[in-house]
Amino acid sequence: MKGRIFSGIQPSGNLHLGNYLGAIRNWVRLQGDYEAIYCVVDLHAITVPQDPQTLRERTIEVAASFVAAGLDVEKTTIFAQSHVAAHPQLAWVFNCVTPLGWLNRMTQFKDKAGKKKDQAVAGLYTYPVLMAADILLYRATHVPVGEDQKQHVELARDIAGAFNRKYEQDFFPLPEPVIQEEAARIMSLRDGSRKMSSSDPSDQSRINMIDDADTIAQKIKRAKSDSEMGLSYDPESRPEASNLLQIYAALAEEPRSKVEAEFSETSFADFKARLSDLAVAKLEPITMEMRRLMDDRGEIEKILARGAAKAEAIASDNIAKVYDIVGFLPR
Ligand code: AQP
Repeated sequence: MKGRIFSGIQPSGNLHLGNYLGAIRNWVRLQGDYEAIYCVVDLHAITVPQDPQTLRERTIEVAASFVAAGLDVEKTTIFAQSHVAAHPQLAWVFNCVTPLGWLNRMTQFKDKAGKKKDQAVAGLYTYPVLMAADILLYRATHVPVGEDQKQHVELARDIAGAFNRKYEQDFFPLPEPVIQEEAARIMSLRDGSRKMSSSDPSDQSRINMIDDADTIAQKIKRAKSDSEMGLSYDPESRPEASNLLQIYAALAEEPRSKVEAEFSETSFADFKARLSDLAVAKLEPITMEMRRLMDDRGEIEKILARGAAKAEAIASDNIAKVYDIVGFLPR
């Protein structure tokens, strides 16, 4: 084993192709090489408003997607963050070693809070501290994420270093992001300069993991294109064409240059038909398995309960050590 990985996805919206290609699929690839811990990060989800019943359903949906995409429940640990109390416990300790200046630099808070910073909840601001706690609670060495989360993993390294220095310990490893370049940033189908995102108000902007074949085909057909003949990869001047090529290459698991050469003289309409066939072929089996698992919640609930017990065993040991290092009196 090359080390331990930790990663998570929020049950906060529509699970989409970006989450799959940028995160979940890499998790499946890495599960044999690392000791792998994967989490449905529901505590993070409530940093923006959530309907409680929908949150429960989406927690099941995200866990179902992990299993449907090929995570092996015997090899990996799959659990819900709120089931292991040590996550917020460690986050509090980290809140007390993290300078405000570090949080002020986080671009995700700026993006999500927008101009209404004073009205944003404190949890949205301290979200990266909780993420550092998620990773370091398991003393994970590697964190597979999409490009958008790189800054947060770097902060987790800084926090680990700050803790180790403050308490003159070598307790936490400095975790490294693992970014699969070929699908590090999947863009919106409606605007090639924006990230495909669960919170985009337009459902046409993303392919949801739960979309059926017709919906996928329709969304790709309506995806924004440009007026040039043939596809080419040039994110600056042809963001939409580049994004569609990147999605094709990632789904086909082929080098982008090969895909670019193959479609350099193909019309958008013909290319979109090919992309749509490929997307359906790759995603449909996962979607069908997700639907089956979501209909049989008992199976997912059992997987989450087992995962929580496995995670808890590591987490309770590490939080006890941290509490001792910090100087809390044993109970
Ligand atoms: N467009 C994307 N391309 C590649 N990777 C992506 N990820 C998300 N969007 C893309 C990766 O998916 C993992 C889980 O993400 P998350 O649930 O923590 O939420 P997020 O990154 O905030 O995703 P969204 O969909 O963009 O949510 P909102 O709209 O709330 O901001 C991460 O590894 C992420 O890199």
